[in-house]
Amino acid sequence: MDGTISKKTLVIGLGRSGLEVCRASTSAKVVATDIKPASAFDCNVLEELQQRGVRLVLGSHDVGNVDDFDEIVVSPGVPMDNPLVREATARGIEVISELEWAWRRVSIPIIAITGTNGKTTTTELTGKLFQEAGYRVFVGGNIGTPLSSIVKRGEEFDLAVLEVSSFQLDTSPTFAADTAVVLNISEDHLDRYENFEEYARSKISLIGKARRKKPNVPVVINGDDPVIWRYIKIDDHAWRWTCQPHKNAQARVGDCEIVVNIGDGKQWHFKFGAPWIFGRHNLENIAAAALVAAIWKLPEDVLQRVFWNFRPGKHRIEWIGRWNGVNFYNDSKATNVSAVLRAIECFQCGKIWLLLGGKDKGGDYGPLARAVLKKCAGAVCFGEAGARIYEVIRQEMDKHMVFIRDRCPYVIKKTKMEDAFFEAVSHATPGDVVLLSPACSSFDQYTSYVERGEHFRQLVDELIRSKK
Ligand code: UMA
Repeated sequence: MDGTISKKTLVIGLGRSGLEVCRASTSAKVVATDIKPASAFDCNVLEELQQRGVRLVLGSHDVGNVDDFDEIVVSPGVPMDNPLVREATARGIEVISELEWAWRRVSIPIIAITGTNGKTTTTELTGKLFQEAGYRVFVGGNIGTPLSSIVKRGEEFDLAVLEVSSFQLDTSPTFAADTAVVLNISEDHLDRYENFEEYARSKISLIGKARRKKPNVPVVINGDDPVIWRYIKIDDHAWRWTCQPHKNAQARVGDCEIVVNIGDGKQWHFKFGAPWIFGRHNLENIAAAALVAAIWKLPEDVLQRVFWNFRPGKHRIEWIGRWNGVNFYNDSKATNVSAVLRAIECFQCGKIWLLLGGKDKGGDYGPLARAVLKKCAGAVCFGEAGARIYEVIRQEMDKHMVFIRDRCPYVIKKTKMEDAFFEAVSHATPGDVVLLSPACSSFDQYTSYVERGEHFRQLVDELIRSKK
């Protein structure tokens, strides 16, 4: 917990994480390196860092002898097979995440939330609960603002609620949350991990790390997730929610309600009838946040108020508009197969025109193909992953053609998202839904899922304006 140690620090990757480490570091020497050239950065930022005495090595990772450094801080986007990271590891130099680096310097309690899907919504919601209950809460991590940004002003906060990614956990050897939440684990990021087991272990390590330090640390887990159950020993400190009526758990999620047993025979009841609480997955995110609140003994009226006003964030099954009786939904945040399966569940069978594709993360598209066959009117594949997704759907169609001949979905591939969009629009009829829920990250054609989602919104807006 010391930010003043006179060290020599190397920061690899100069995105948000690396930048905040450079800003907060009090090391005697800080070198920051990024594979991108200087021209790719905001010159004000580069100037600021130079004024702080940070030496910049841009356009390559040619930082000289790694033995010169006492610690190396890697950004989440830098893979472990980066040659500089490998060299440092081989030479026994500590390589840690920005999360670990900041955690060692911040002394407030941490609530850490991970999972394949739903972590941003749950983090925002949990942060809001504590804020409404009067805590001075920092909400950050993978959600966007690194923990390092409060290293110099930790005393301004009572508590931090952090969204934590597997990339961050991989290089956080001693990071231990005071409450750990694992929402669900399904295939994702298989371009970074050898296999699913390795990814799942990374996610679940949030709990192992916390318990190694404090064996009774409360954890909140999805009681219905078979992958989580494989790794976790259920004890009195494991708070679970379930969607199954007969399962034993502290929180039960029904169609339109959540019931939480808070101990001593007392219960909280939350009712949801509002259309904006779209889909079962949001009720599960709310249940996870409610369990954290129960652990921390927040007052029920705060939860009632916050849940009543809760709206899921942008780019998450977000209704964008209606044109000629067709509804358009932006779910650009759905960057893996399980997120798309959950989105498909929200709509009527046979009415969905699904836009799929982007940067391929190497997962299995089989379950997605089967869901398309069962539930969609059509699927339009686009981007780098489009051809592979298209092939998997076609193969699945060939396999099952005999059973589904009466309702065979239309499947086609296009290059760009906007071509896929107009293809879907040309087929959709009143009552249908055009859903961008791509199952892939956006980096083949966009800088982020936000940019992709905004492009979709713009296409819908233009369509509504031009063809009334
Ligand atoms: N870089 C190198 N060498 C390499 C690889 C990358 O120098 O070998 C450089 C890139 O040129 C770039 C920088 O490293 O300039 C990128 O680092 P970064 O992607 O880690 O960028 P940050 O801005 O620090 O963003 C990270 C998280 N990014 C990733 O995990 C990929 C952000 O999560 C997070 O919001 C931010 O830290 C603050 O904590 C984004 C994300 O996509 C939203 N996360 C994944 C997800 O949610 O699925 C895990």
